[in-house]
Amino acid sequence: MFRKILIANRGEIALRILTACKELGIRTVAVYSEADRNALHVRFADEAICIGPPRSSESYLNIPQVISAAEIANVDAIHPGYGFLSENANFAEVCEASHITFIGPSPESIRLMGEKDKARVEMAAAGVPIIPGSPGVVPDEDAAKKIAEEIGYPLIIKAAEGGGGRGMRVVREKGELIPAFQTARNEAEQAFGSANVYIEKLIERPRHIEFQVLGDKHGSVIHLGERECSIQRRHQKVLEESPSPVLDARTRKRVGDQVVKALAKIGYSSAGTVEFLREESGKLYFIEMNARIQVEHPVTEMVTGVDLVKSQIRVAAGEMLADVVGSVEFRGHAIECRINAEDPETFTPSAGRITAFRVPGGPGIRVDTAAYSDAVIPPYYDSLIAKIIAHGHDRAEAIARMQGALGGFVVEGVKTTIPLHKRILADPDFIAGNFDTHFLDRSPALAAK
Ligand code: MV4
Repeated sequence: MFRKILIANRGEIALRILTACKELGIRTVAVYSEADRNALHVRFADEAICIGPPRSSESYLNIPQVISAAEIANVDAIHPGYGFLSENANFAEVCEASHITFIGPSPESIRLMGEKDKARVEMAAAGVPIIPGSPGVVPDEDAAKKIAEEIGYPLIIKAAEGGGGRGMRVVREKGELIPAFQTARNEAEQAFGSANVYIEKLIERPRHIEFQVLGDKHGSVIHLGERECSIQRRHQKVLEESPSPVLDARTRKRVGDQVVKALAKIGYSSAGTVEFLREESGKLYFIEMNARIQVEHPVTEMVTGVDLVKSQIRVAAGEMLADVVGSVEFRGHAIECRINAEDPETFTPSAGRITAFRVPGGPGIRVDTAAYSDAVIPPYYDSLIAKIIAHGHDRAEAIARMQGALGGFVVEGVKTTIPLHKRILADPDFIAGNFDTHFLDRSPALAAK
């Protein structure tokens, strides 16, 4: 097992990783930007090293600075958390070259999943259903016309190295194809430094359902069920739950088995998420894979009892999955509400000082946060200030517990998304489990304010 781990992140996930390290008896090194001098991850770690100015590009994303800190502190591993360097294959390679274990998948796996067109083809070859579309990158206009004739309209053009909804273009009819193809390529080049795009048939009103997986370094892979992530706004998830209200046990087993088989074939290790779109017919199609621990991982932890962050560390140290995770049983229902410090009018981060902060508790309630009364929310990073996770015997109990927790959560000094969550949880369609990825767009009354 590792002696000492550097945590290359900030906020609630840095604290989450600290907790896992403490439980495993591993010493911790925090890194921080000048904006985070007073942050809790700095206070709670055994050691803390300042790695640069507030801007992420000069601190949390600065590979030489992070590696220098790791070498000065003489750590044997780095946990990247989510965002920042977590899916940077070059960083994972630099870690290995510096004899530091990167707590995550291999650089090869990260690279494969970062090229969406390749990941898609690879998953199809391993037996996971994909959306009808181009067999890889579409090189030119003639190829675009040819594939469009084959699959028909509406279709969607996606940036191969994009993700998170950026660099996508919907095409509803033939006349729009070539202009959209050109625009998509230009935007992809601008945003991701690669003009590569691929084409898929458009799935209207999909639900976003993702499977949590965990692999070790000995070829074993398991899945830990799914999360329903359809409640989102502008490609930012707002609320997640597990199980999905629409997935039956047979589908869970069938798709879960497909995912496990495919990732075992690839030799995937560590935690990861395999994303699917579910069309209205009920069919699930692979869209992409996230090669990292995700924000919403606690939802899965609550229904399986598996500590995903501890598991990541243990498999990174070479332990066998069979020893790390026993047999997995799914218990009850969990929901997560992401509490962002956001201006409800502009959706821009509402930076500033938190003047009062009171966290709810009680049966089935977990709160992951690095905020505290008198903390300053800097404007440089994402606006997540807390995650409330409610677990219940069934979905109705989880919803009721979440409503209680939201009512007991006090944040003053910055604007938050708490009112939005209260409205979602009271919405008849949400309560009925009847929603898709357009739920918030369609309900201006919900998304506003
Ligand atoms: C799609 C789609 C419909 N059809 N692909 C958006 C994020 C990126 N990861 C994939 N996305 C989509 N891909 C096809 N063939 C609709 C979306 C999409 C979406 C997906 C998941 C969650 C929210 C979404 C919001 C808008 C569009």
